[in-house]
Amino acid sequence: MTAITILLSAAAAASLLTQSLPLQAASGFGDAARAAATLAEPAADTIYKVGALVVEAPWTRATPGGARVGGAYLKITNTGAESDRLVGGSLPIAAAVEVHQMSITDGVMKMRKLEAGLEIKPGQTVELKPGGYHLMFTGLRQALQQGQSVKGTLQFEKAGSVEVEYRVEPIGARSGEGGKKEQHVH
Ligand SMILES: [Cu+2]
Repeated sequence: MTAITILLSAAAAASLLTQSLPLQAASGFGDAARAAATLAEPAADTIYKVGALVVEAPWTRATPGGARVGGAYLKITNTGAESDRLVGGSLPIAAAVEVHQMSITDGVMKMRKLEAGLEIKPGQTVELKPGGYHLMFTGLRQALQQGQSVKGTLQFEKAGSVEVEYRVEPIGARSGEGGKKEQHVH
């Protein structure tokens, strides 16, 4: 638990550092970038429900040319009385969607696949975010492009499968909320 807490605050700090990115991108690329940011906006507030589970704001990162893997992030709340587990999912442009955990061991960041999935206890909200739990797209057959959305599914042990749409944030984004916050500025 301690390791996770540290990781989450590191991710939060990093997200503060990168919050100005969408703004710079918008001023650099003019109206097209602003239009793309506006189009991508609703996804940040998107909520998906399956059984007693609520999935919020899935997002992923643009992949640099040739990258075969990508991380994806979202928030899951269990409103039910029974525990459930996120065990994986699917993405048409990827070979597999795995549930991973990032952790720091002796100062080295490592990630591992959670073979048994990620448990979401009754009443609990679990956030998948950079530096912690995440979904890993492996064997990507095409690049994820900023401003686009990609559709896929999430697979839960008990609740079953649900379709979600990931908003594609800039390369290096630490948070899926960057565009959302920027939106409130004007
Ligand atoms: Cu991973």
